[in-house]
Amino acid sequence: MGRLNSLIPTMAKRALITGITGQDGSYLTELLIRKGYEVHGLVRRTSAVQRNRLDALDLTPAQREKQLFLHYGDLSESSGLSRLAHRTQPDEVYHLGSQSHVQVSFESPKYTFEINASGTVRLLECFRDCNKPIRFYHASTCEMYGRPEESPQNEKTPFRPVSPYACSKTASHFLTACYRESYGLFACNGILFNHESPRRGENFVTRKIARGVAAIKRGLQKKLTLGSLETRKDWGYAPEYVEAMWRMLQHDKPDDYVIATGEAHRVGEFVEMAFQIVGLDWREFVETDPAEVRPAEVGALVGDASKAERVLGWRAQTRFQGLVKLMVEAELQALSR
Ligand code: NAP
Ligand code: F7E
Repeated sequence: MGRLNSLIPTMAKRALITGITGQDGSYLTELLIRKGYEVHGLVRRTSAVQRNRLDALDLTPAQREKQLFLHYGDLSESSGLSRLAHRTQPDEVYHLGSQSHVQVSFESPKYTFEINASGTVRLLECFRDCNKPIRFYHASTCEMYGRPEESPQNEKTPFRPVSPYACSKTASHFLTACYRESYGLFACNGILFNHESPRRGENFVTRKIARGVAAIKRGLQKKLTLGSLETRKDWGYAPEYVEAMWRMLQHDKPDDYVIATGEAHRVGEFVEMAFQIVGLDWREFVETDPAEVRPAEVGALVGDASKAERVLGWRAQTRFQGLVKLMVEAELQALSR
């Protein structure tokens, strides 16, 4: 675990990450620290001191001690964000913090908007009149396309959001572009399609399936209960996607980029393949529950990342089958431990 609010030594590049305790924040921290950055992360106060993803980061004790610094704060509070910006003086800001669960956003729409949209303005305001030429990354999402009129979706495809989460992210996407156009801030939106990993939150479908399959295989669980198996998603591998975030901020010009694999698969295909990997027939174990079905589902989302490939030299490497396999194997290993 890094130090909290302690002395900040002078080093090469300095990054500030909101959402550092999340899936992407953890991979990005490893990437930036390997590149020699000093990394500062915003963390919320929680009743448990343990932060699983940060505690398990693949870092040496020296890297933890000298390159990772954690600061308490919350996207709901401007004054703390402003103090943090002032104290850390980052070169690059990666704004990943959000209420990121689409289903939850239907239950808590106002909270979702408050953290995601208003939280982004609060953070942008901290850097609006900053003397230092900082670079700002905002975590946009394919959910903004909602039920799109064209397929695949690229940077020019109109947004038609259908959830409170997607609406909040559409607002923060345009706010980020607004600070770029109006104040000359070097600000980029990464329109990322779904990306997964063994560090994915347990209530997102890929991790839920991988965990369920491993537990069923080991005889610890009998059934796996899911919602719609028909939705199609463009699923990539999270460590590759955080590399794209970094590349956006290293380019000469700030811009918006779609990051995706270009392949879409049904949730049902993920289920079938995950059970196949452990030699079981999914039909014997999967049941569906209408409570898991959302008031509105997005259409078939599949991304065209050709601009990112052309301009940033970024391309997704891990494909669907490889992703399912690595996630199921990680859960089996975790159970063995
Ligand atoms: P995640 O695992 O859910 O992590 C979200 C992070 O935001 C956590 O660190 C969380 O802190 C933090 N956070 C939540 N509310 C906060 C608040 N009020 N103040 C400060 N921090 C707060 O999300 P992820 O999968 O890493 O995704 C990273 C970002 O990309 C998110 O903005 C998400 O909406 C967006 N995105 C994700 C995907 C994807 O497929 N993963 C695709 C497109 C866009 P706690 O640990 O304290 O909860
Ligand atoms: O759902 C269906 C569900 O919750 C994927 C976030 O990172 O990616 C993520 O949002 C699909 C949906 O991810 C269950 O209806 C079926 O169609 O894993 P998910 P998401 O909603 O796509 C986007 C790009 C983001 O930006 C978000 O931050 O799977 N589904 N059964 C289920 N989903 C869940 N969670 N649980 C089920 O039991």
